[in-house]
Amino acid sequence: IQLENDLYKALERDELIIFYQPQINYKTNRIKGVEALLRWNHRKHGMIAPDKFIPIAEETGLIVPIGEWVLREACKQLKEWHNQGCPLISVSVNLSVHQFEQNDLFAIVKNVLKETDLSPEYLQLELTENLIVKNTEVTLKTMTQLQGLGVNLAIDDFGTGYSSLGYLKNLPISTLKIDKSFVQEMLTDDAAAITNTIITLAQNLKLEVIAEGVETKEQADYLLAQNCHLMQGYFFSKPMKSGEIMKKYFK
Ligand code: G
Ligand code: G
Ligand code: MN
Ligand code: NA
Repeated sequence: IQLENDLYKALERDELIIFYQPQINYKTNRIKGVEALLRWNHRKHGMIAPDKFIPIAEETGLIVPIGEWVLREACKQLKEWHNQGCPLISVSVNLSVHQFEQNDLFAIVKNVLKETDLSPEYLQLELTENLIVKNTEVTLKTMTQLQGLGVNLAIDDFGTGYSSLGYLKNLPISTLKIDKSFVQEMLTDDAAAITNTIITLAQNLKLEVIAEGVETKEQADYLLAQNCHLMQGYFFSKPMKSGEIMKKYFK
């Protein structure tokens, strides 16, 4: 309950901060984008991970203003990097189902892009399979509008949810993100059958595919051999503050 009260104030107290995790093209060894990952720098408890407070934010509805803040900050940051002459990478922002259930999501995204002067092609929005399962007319309409604007949509943690494969080909999405649990078990378990299948599925549907949670060179090499060259994970980099991204990748 205390945490809940604190979360109300976190936004105005500037306690929320975005870390960025690089997404690497392992074929070229170039950075392709970053994922924006929220952290809460609590005045008493220090850095709090999102799995501790996103559920609270969702229950209280605070995820809506917080999510909008993340979107705006991430776009602002990316535009600043582009302006400084950094490579024209993209940014991926996680959206909660609640944000999708607001009927002004499209207007918010459009506005943020206009405000930050960021070209839509550099923004990717990550959706969960939950959202796809719910697949109401409203969410599908919003997805179609966003895609029409030029924003890329990705399905996050792909393979862990209950969405049916039949839906996939009709959804306005551009990318599948292979869940890290499959990548982590890939070389010790039958999970390789799963990663291989997702990669082939993506190719056949002409979708981009990115593997998450890549922690070892063996995993990266294996994925590349399977024709998945986009990767994200501790093998390349942990999520970092924007300044560290700048130092490590753009200098
Ligand atoms: O960053 P981490 O390392 O701890 O992320 C944990 C979970 O929190 C992930 O499922 C991630 O998608 C989610 N998450 C991180 N940042 C955001 C955000 O800005 N909005 C939403 N809705 N989820 C986020
Ligand atoms: O659910 P989502 O995919 O948005 O969140 C990504 C989560 O995975 C974040 O919590 C991020 O910190 C975490 N993460 C990123 N790379 C790795 C990795 O290589 N290994 C593990 N275990 N977690 C990772
Ligand atoms: Mn994600
Ligand atoms: Na994920």
